[in-house]
Amino acid sequence: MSNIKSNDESLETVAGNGLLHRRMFLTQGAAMLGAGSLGLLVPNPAAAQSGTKLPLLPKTPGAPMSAYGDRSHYENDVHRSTLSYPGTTGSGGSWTPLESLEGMITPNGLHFERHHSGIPDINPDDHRLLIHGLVDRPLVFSIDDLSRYPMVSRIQMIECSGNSRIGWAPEPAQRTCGGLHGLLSCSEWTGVPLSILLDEAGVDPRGKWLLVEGADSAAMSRSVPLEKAMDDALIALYQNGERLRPAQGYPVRLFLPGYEGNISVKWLRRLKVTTAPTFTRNETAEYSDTLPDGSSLLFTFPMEVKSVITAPSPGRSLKDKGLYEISGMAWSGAGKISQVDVSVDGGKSWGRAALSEPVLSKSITRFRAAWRWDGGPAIIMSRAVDETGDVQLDRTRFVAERGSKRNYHYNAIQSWKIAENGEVTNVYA
Ligand SMILES: Nc1nc2c(c(=O)[nH]1)N[C@H]1C(S)=C(S)[C@@H](COP(=O)(O)O)O[C@H]1N2
Ligand SMILES: [Mo]
Repeated sequence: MSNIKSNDESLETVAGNGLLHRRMFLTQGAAMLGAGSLGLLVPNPAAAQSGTKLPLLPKTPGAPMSAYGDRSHYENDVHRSTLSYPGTTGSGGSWTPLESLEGMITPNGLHFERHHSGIPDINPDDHRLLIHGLVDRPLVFSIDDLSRYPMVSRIQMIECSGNSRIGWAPEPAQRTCGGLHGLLSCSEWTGVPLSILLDEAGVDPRGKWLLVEGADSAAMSRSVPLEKAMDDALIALYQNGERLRPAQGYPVRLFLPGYEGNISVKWLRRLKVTTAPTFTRNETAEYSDTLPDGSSLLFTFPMEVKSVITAPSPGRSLKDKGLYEISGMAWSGAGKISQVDVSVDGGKSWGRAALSEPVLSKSITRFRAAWRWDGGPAIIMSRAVDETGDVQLDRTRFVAERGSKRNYHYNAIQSWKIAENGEVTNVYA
């Protein structure tokens, strides 16, 4: 977030408490971000004067080349927060530090992780993927075999259905944005469309579902509707241009765009075509939604529309009053984001945010809004709408409608409180 300086009082406000028009971030208005009509927009630059001194040039050569690059050591504080369930190693999760990222892509080293029994060490030469069950020709693929099929690439997000579940808690948890909502990441995934492999095996007309199974010691298993498998399911081999990371399912994972993360089975070893869902332990004891009357909803696959402001956010406080860029992420498992509105007065009034290109289906969309903070207390929030017209609810209404016994699919509006000293906290508004 940049602290923007301006003397121009004519900036058009679009909602209460100083929210400015999104044209500041649209292409045709980009000139306004220059020194022109707004005055200085760069974060607090000092005026250059004759005699201004730059840091001295080094007198010796820099570090040599390396075989595999790493980020600057000055960035080492940017890391995932990890949690292993008590008494286990490798069963738990790690959260992407959303508040430290910009744009839409999650770097591979910061992709969130969720493992039911740790990360297996799989030699790609030994790994096999079996397609069997109600098919004309059961087939077994090596990683080499898979690599010879035509591949596609898509930039898409994956979100654990347990993401943000702490939002059901009676009091707002004080964590970073990533600590609250970071079971969410977005990558360019490359692999073979599953439909190609299923067509090659020849699906029996009685086949309506797939059992999919991972090669970890948890043997994570889920049931996938055949319709989804034939639509946009990917047998993913690459993540942001390189082979999958072990934590993301090396050497091969299933990727089901827009569906709850759990069903994108990692370390994929088996796909069995069946007439009906298998009702595995992972989809009955877990990953089902408890209704107010205690009964359970099964197979609630799509992740609904959601958004969060990453800057400002807890730990990224404001300094002086003045102009700021509000920046955040919006996503939906149902398609593209069509609109994000931002409020800086606790939801009393809203203004449209600018969406950064590219806006892709089932991906993360970056949104931006300009705000003149007057230094008083404020509650800021974002509300996303997707192309199906689905919109986020405020938390009170969300909890009233969904009940409070659920653990999955929390997608209510997130509110941050800005105190007079600029500190940001999680609040229920
Ligand atoms: N084989 C296997 N696949 C798995 C899991 C697992 O524990 N084992 N965890 C699932 C869950 S709950 C989620 S949210 C996603 C997480 O994917 P990631 O670790 O690549 O972020 O993987 C899913 N696939
Ligand atoms: Mo998950």
